[in-house]
Amino acid sequence: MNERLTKIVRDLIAAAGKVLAENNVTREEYRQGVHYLAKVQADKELPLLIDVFLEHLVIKAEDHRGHNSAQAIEGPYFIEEVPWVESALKTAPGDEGEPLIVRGTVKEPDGATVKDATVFVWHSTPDGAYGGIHEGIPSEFYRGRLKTGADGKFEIATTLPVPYTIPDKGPVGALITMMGHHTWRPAHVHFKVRKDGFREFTTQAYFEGGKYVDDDVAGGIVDALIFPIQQEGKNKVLNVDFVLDPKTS
Ligand code: MBD
Ligand code: FE
Repeated sequence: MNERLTKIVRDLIAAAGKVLAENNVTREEYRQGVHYLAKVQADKELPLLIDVFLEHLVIKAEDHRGHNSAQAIEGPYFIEEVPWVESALKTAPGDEGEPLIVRGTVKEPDGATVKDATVFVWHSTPDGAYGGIHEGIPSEFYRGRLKTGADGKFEIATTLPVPYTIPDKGPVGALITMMGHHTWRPAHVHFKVRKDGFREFTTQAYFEGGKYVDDDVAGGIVDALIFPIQQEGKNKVLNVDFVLDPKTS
């Protein structure tokens, strides 16, 4: 028997029971809920539903325990097998977005830099689609992985992402609309960093002053993840520092 699993599931059920009782939820409403979830599953939106509503709570529950810098939700669109990139992410032909350079340093809690860490970078097209997920955009677009150099740094060119609406034609969008909210996320770049000896680190960067930065449909924003954007010649520049949490055992 798995005691941890048992406790968490029992507690979740008890918490749900409290909400159902407080709201006098009827059997009919319950049945509607079951049908709704079946529809979400049939339309392959289950990861989207759960990541939009719940993942930020997991980050909140977990993130204060380590020595890492702020993490963020991963969302449903991470892909493991993406090209290794040198200096730029592949962008779609005709992408007229503003050129963006992402510069980062990966560190240990004491400030020492971490070389040879693997950094995954991914973000949406200017039309708000993710390569390898949404139709018409191959998986090698706007995605890649690279290694930090001897100085713990990485740098990659791409185009500046814009605010993005999560899929709004399916059951998840319908629910959010019925709840009186919009389906937008602020412009963001996703990162995941892996290095032996450290816990996997997953975050996002948002842009200071960006639309929806204070009203993300996925509730995924904390101040530490909002970065200023610098202008360098014709390029926008985003500078990020990530601190990894050493594994203790
Ligand atoms: C996204 O692009 C995203 O980052 C999250 C968290 C949820 C849905 C779509
Ligand atoms: Fe995203």
